[in-house]
Amino acid sequence: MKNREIAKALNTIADLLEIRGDNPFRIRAYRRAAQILEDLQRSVEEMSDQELLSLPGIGKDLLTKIRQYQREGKMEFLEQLKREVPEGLTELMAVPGLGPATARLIYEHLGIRDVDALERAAMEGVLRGVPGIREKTEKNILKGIQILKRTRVRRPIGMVMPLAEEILEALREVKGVKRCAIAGSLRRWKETIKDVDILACAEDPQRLIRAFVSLPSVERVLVSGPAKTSVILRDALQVDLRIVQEDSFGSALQYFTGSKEHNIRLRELAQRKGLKVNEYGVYRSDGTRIGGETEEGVYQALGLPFIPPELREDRGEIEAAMDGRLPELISIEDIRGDLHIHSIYSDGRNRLEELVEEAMRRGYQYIAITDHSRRLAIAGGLDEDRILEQIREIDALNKKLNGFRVFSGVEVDIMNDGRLDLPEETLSRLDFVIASIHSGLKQSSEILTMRILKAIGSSYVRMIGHPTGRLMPDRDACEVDLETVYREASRTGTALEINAFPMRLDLNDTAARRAAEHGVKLIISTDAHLKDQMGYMRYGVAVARRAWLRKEDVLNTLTLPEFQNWLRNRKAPHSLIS
Ligand code: DGT
Ligand code: CA
Ligand code: ZN
Repeated sequence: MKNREIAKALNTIADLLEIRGDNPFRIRAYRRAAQILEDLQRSVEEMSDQELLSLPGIGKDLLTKIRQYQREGKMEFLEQLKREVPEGLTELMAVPGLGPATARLIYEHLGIRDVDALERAAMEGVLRGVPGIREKTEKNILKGIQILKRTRVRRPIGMVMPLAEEILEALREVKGVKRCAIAGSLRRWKETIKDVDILACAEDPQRLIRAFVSLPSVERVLVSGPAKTSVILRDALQVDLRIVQEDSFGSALQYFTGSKEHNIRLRELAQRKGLKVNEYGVYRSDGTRIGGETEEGVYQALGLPFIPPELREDRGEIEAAMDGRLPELISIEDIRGDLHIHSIYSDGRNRLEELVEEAMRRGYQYIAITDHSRRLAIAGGLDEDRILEQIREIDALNKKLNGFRVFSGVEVDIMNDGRLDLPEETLSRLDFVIASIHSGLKQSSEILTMRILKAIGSSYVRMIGHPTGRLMPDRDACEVDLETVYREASRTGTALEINAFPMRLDLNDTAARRAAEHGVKLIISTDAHLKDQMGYMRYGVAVARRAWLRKEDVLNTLTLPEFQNWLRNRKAPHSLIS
């Protein structure tokens, strides 16, 4: 936590020095130190001065700055630099791809120091008049601004949830707090979050508000009143705390969980029944209150069963609830294994034993080790020999394990022409082959679809990994024709992945729901590169729940013998494409 903040401060120092045209060696030293802090496996708060000084690139001067930040939440040197550099220039540098040198050029020639003015200048083609800025740079800047605008508003749930949980935990400890819960899009597990909504009941609201605004992660208080307090966290996330009466906690939770669209439909339903529903309760036309203490009670008063928050998007859930057709959603406890994991053989950080240990700790019955194939050289992709070596290690490991199974696998690259990056001879030796696209994501829809269909047509591929290739926030889903993919996946019994990695969540909720409607089986896997990332499973399960999936739609809910059975009994794939 602290490490990331300090690293960010050091990077800002480097940026500001660069704008000032400072010594490049000095600038590089700050950036290197920032990198070192980000990579540290321990918090600097737990480390002694000696330990910090023993790190490469951390000298006395940096140590002082780190400690100062720890104590005061800021660095004097950084504050001083901020005063020196024209205000707004750092704002320009928040545009992805716009470095300090360019920011300075633009400021010196055009006097621009805010993003809106920058966008206008870029659109009018004025930027390219600045010496050193070409048309291409101008285009990149415009693209960067688009990205910035999107990230400013929404961020991946995987980044937000841990912060919110930390805050929730702290608030629950405050004396006199009776209820405290997350609401809003976060409770619905939406894939991106604009701001965090928290609801609470407290005997002493003032005490709770004081505790909230003085949390160490809080940077700024936007508004503070008895009903609602809004703060901005150090990393720019907004959190709203609402304090409500205990007897209307249920209706407040229902109201502030949303979605707005769901609530509107619910109010319409209430009206038809001659009822009124708002954040304080459910009322008859004569004013009698018939619900509001609990959320279940709110739905019950409207004649409905409880609707899980993940379904509250006005995608047919109210109709389904009225007809008793709500699905029994998959839950995290149903998950019995993780089938997409990278190890030190490629770009993962952990050894096989460590991954197995973590999987057992999570109560799993199996995992698949699926490192990259050779073409992905930057990710340390494996060639045939290394794969055979890994298979031998997995065999030996399995001999030692009782009731737990490690499947040998690979995440084989689907190349630009649709061929797989490993010979069939090698693929045939593996238990579980994932095929994924990592390059050529900008190809035409026809070619992308052909590539995936070819992979599905292979006798060895059991799952297509992250089928649309999106990476939030800056890479959208590629243009593959998913309907065709679902048809072929269903026909051949090839699974599609719900990749739980927070930047991916791919397939997403609506796509996964469509896939299941086509009879496709899904696998929720984490793509973990570190054993802790196996904890991302919950984000994948959330996508599945938002996709209305039941346990039986997801293959890694199978027990080990059942899953082994699925591995053995593959529907014969008859490729349409030769
Ligand atoms: P976000 O913050 O954009 O990720 O998504 P939400 O759903 O958390 O939206 P937010 O924070 O603006 O509002 C939280 C909940 O409060 C929302 O889901 C439903 C409720 N709400 C807010 N404004 C309205 C409104 O104008 N009408 C209704 N019916 N509900 C609202
Ligand atoms: Ca919200
Ligand atoms: Zn991948």
